[in-house]
Amino acid sequence: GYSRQWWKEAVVYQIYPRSFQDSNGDGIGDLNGITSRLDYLQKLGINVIWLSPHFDSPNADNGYDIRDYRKVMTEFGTMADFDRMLAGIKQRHMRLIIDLVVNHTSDEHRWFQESRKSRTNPYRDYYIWRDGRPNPSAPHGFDPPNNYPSYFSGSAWQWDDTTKQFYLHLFAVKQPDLNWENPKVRQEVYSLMRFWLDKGVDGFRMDVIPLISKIPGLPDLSPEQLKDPSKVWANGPRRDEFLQEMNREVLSKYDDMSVGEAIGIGLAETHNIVGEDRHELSEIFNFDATRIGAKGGYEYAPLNLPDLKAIYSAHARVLGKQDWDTVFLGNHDMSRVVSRWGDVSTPENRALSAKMLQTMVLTLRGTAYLYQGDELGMTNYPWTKISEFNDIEVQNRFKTDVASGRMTEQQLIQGAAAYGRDNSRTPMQWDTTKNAGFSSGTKTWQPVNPNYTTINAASQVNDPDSIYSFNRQMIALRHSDPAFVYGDYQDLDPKHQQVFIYTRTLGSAKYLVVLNFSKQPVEYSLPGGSAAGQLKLGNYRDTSDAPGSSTLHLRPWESRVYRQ
Ligand code: TEU
Ligand code: CA
Repeated sequence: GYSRQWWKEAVVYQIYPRSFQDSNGDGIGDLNGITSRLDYLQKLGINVIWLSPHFDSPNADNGYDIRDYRKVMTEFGTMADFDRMLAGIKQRHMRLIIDLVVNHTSDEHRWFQESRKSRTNPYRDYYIWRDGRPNPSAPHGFDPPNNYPSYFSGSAWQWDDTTKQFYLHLFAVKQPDLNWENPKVRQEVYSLMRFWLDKGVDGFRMDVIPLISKIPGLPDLSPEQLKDPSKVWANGPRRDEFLQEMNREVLSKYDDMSVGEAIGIGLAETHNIVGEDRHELSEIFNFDATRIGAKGGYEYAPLNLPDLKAIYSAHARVLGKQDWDTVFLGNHDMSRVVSRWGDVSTPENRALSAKMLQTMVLTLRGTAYLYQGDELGMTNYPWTKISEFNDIEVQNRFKTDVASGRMTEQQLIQGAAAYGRDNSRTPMQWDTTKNAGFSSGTKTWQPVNPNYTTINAASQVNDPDSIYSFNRQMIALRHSDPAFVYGDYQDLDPKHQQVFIYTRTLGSAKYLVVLNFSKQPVEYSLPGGSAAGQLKLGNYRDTSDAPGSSTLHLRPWESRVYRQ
């Protein structure tokens, strides 16, 4: 059996506040901007908003470096604005989860400011400080304590001259890792979680949460481990203990949801975190699907459909009924899904492929996540110069990889243009007015994609054939039957290169989903000669095949959901 929960049935919409809606003309999205767009989200039919970090931050990593967990980022507004936004969300029967970034803080956080003052400061042990390895020819006479690389390139250790030790930062230099071994740190985190839950937020998306437990003694990684350090780092021995403590002390006291960004967690370990008997988190993001074909850096092989199917089948096989899953194809760390896996060669194909991909997200097992703008079919930006990129990852790679001759500037631009994080961070395209209606100011913090004149919300909200309207219908269809949420999943043709076809079954309710993952038309005979059934929703206005037919004539990027 399974337990029904609001967060399993929810469709979650991620807002990247900096890029959603600017209300005061400074070119930066803000909370009042979000409040002004709540009707748009309610109409779409989503249930939960996941807000990327809205806390006080010097923005070395756009808010994923927090200076004060109890203060709203000045550019985003005030606590009163937050309260108004939250009230508006609740009035519309939606919920809000916020981003909990507690593997690290900003180096401008008061704790770190204290910590770096002296080796005996009461906050010293809030962070991870180590002696260097003596090396007379190294700068300052020391090599870093071990060979950990930072996710944003270079060493994960930073020398601090005041106390002549290094501190650990798995991400940017300005993001020192917290020391979760220190019980005081954990109590500080639980306290700030209660602060926001008591305000009425409905839970958290937890940034890189498996990384909070470090490997004892911090030994060097072997050459093999260096190929994917996340796998090692995500499995620190106290990870589950810490999450269970957090659950016991905080989460279990609220009707909340929690979703862990679980980089490095393989499918086999997933139960340990999300199993209902484990009392840790509601669900986690698993990146196997979105990292298909990843070759390191900004290099990816083109999508091979059977590989994607194999991942979802593995999820169905390995995860039990008590292990909740998530489905997503985009977020603020990825390129735009329609540019990545869809087809932006013509407006028709873009619309069709965007609808097809959203059909998949909204019919697989797991809480469904949509990233802002994907409901409009927003695309990657036409980047041409390094200076156009804001992302610290691109800027760091420029310093390390291009300077060292590992790649040319042109290669880095090409890679970051195709797969870089800034693609999903260009402003929302609301209408055809100045700055796509995102901002009345003279300059926006990220450039607006010039295609806003044709891709924007205003032209789609009232058009029944638009990508937005399709998403709305698809979300409504998902909500109309628990089979889409809880039903068993079966892949009917795992090897087919072009067609993805599966069923979702719960009791007597059975749905057949057919997706043509290519621009080539295909004549497809249903396995066993069975009949397709009643068409509930497709991405073409008409269908050429009768309900009884067992041969389907699928057009480019066609998607169909049948009730059988
Ligand atoms: O991301 C964690 C993470 O490891 C990746 O998604 C990473 O950003 C990516 O590999 C770089 O291309 C989370 C946040 O989602 C991300 O925005 C932050 O930068 C990061 O943590 C640090 O807080
Ligand atoms: Ca603003």
